Amino acid sequence: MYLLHRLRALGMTVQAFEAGTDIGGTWYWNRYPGARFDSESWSYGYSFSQELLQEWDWKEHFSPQPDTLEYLNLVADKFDLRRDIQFSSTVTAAHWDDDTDTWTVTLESGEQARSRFLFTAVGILSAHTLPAIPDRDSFRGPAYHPARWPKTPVDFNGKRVGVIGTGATAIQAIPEIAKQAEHLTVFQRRPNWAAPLHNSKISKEEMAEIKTRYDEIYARCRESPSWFIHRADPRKTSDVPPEEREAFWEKLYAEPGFGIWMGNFRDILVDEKANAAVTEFIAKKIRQRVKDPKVADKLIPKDHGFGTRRVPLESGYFEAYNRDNVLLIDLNETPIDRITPAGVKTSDREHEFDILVYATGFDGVTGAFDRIDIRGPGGVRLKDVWADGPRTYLGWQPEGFPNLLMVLGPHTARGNIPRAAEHGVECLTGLLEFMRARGYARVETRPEEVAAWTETVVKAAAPLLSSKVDSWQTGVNRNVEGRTVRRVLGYNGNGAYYRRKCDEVAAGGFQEFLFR
Ligand code: NA7
Repeated sequence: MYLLHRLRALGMTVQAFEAGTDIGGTWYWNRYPGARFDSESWSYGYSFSQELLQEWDWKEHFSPQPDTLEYLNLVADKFDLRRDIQFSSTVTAAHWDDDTDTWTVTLESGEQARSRFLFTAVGILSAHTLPAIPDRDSFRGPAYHPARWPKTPVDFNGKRVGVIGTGATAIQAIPEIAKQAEHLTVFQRRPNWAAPLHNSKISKEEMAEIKTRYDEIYARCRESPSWFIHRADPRKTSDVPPEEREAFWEKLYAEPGFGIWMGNFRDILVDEKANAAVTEFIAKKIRQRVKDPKVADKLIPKDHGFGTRRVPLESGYFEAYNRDNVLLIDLNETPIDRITPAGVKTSDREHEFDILVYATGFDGVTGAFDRIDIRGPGGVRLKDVWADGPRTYLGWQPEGFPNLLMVLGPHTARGNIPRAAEHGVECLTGLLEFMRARGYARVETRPEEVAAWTETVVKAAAPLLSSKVDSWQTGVNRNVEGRTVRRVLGYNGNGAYYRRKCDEVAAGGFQEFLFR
């Protein structure tokens, strides 16, 4: 939406295509109970318009999905965006024509559109994936993926519900479903480390005070490694005596947001020993919160340390397992054989349900690109070029695909998504402005610059413990054919370095690109 706004300001003719029936993206699709931010709301909104910042009041520190969708609707109306967005329009193909230097985009309906430039703003977690379980579609009751949740709320009252998956989505949804359902069974393949969100309402007075601090808040995000307000403690874990460490972790665990992950000692995500220490602290917290020690033990991850996968922030997740109506099934003990008309058949028995929830995640980062047949000069497919991992310059442009520009493409520095997206839009529209001023009609990457940036990205990932763990962030998704090998999908070094680098490229006249 911001890209559309900025491109219009440059005087470009823009046509946006959107698969949904309305605006909102992630916040349009993910309507499941419990869906909300884990970034502080006031660090998550658009920062480009002072008027908008002053007009909108966040109601909670971590905004729930309905409020966020309302916010995005306000933005769409305020900047009159809808008139250039064609809804219910899934893009299936985008082909480059080298003779005319244009892209032709094809929609599911067969309709086509031609343009000089093609921007992707497809999100990093939009290609949802259903579980590759035999007879998946045989279930006779409704089965939902949270990213395709119905617009009318699902009534769980008096229902027997099965949830497959225990990622961030399930961790938000489970406590809410547990409150309503007659019985809830959770099928867990691998547990995730989760920490409390500590959400709260924002009073009118507090919101008025936040509005006076927006400049400071956004400056803080800009200077932080991943665009969040949280910044690592400069000390190493071993610099701090055990009792003091414990007190620090207790403090972080009691505070809202990602402090426990990103405001922790600076070595917990790179040093095995430091990571093991904080991991033990979080495991102890789970044992304290879950009454049945056997259930607690199942909820404690054994195959990766705290923070090495994206940390879901939860509101009563562990306490949900203290309820009489919630059952945790460990799929390592009793794997799923298949889905049946009545429910889920595990190796030992059949579990019967009225509703199934497949909270089984996404084909992260490159998945949404793979679902479009993107072809560059000579009919080369982007999917093939990226088979072993993306190759881009700064995540702005893939190698060998002229005039294809990506907002939040692979190999950008991400984190707090709207902050990174706004930055991406500003970088790319800066490039376009530069081209227009010089009459250039075509831009592509220089191969040597792509090689250098790809190496930078790969090197930055090497010291991180997260690089050794399977997750959507390392591109592993066993429900998608071929997605079993880890890839580096983002620039995971210091975001401040990335932003400096982008600024330098612009200041230097975009010499890293080839223009015509
Ligand atoms: P995630 O974090 O990728 O979680 C998906 C979950 O689904 C995870 O627990 C998977 O277990 C589980 N899963 C996937 N396929 C299966 C099958 N076939 N059988 C059993 N369990 C399965 O996705 P989310 O939607 O929760 O969160 C994505 C991001 O959204 C999150 O990080 C935030 O940034 C927002 P596995 O771990 O693969 O064993």
